[in-house]
Amino acid sequence: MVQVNNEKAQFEALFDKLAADVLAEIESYHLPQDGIDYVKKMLYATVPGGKNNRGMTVPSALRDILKRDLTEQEWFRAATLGWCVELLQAFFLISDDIMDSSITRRGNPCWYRQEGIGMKAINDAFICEMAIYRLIKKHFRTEPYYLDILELFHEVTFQTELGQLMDLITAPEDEVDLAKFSIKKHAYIVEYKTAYYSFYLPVALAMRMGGVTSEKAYKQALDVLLPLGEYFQVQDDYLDCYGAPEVIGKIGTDIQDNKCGWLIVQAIDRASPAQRKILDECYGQKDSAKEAAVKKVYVELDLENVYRKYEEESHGRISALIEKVDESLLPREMFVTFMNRIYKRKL
Ligand code: DMA
Ligand code: MG
Ligand code: MG
Ligand code: MG
Repeated sequence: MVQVNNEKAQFEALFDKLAADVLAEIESYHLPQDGIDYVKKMLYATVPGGKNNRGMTVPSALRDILKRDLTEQEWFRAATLGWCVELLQAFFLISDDIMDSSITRRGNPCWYRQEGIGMKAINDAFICEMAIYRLIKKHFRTEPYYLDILELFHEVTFQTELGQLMDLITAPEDEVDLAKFSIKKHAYIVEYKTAYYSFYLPVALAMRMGGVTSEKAYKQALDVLLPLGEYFQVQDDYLDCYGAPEVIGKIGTDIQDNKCGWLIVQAIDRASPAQRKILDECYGQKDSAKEAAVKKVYVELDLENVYRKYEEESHGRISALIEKVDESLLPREMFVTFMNRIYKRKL
């Protein structure tokens, strides 16, 4: 039986074994030693070191679904799928940081900005993605739910890519037009770029492992997890501006990148004509003085307080959704744990 109290340490330790699995597979392609060394360095630099919230949700949700402790074998399988979610996250983050011209990630320079890496990072992202399927094949090939989990990864990967597409084309570098931003547009972007892979995927994987086959149960999960994912990405948008870089491990880029984030959408909704003029002139420019002018308007509009109200409201709204969950389909506890893990997060 896996001790729940040191699960985080056990989860982190499992990475060594899974990285070794991936590297052993690569050896079968007769990859020269310098290639193997590179992949090892890349995997260790890009996959572990995050909060592992997504990955650790798989064993924790499976425990809630089965309503008992997991055997060693069950925990190992669930945690392996958890690391596959973290590999998917590495794939998205390596590319996201290039596309967003970000500077730091998890307290270090973004992978593409590390010495000797540059645009090789694009191919590294692809390798992280394929590592998922090497691991799933090795460990799940004979499971009855093998095809289901493959399809699940494919589906949410596509959804995330569509979300990233909308995030990027709504933020053209050369043409700032705040009229294109709206609460509705923002809601679409965050559902697709974040909620499916960060919230639905880990829970749906645990459901497949736990033998849940009712389509109604998956619909039920989506009904709670998509709003939860939206709330999480609003927090991310807020922290981009108001989080401490030494705590969140990254430097915000949304204002300079012309992103349709939650703060600007709220600001547009509340700005006076004079404030709107400043936003039109200063948003989306690679200029720190203009970025500061946008932040000043945010302060004038007291967006920190608007956000605090949004947090309270979301917690109440999502709690009510959880209350409505049909316990014959899924345990409410699973959703409560997930929500409490992110409520009022600072990183
Ligand atoms: C995150 O969007 C979405 C994906 C798919 C990585 P983001 O650019 O706001 O993330 P971050 O703030 O971590 O760069
Ligand atoms: Mg980004
Ligand atoms: Mg992005
Ligand atoms: Mg962000």
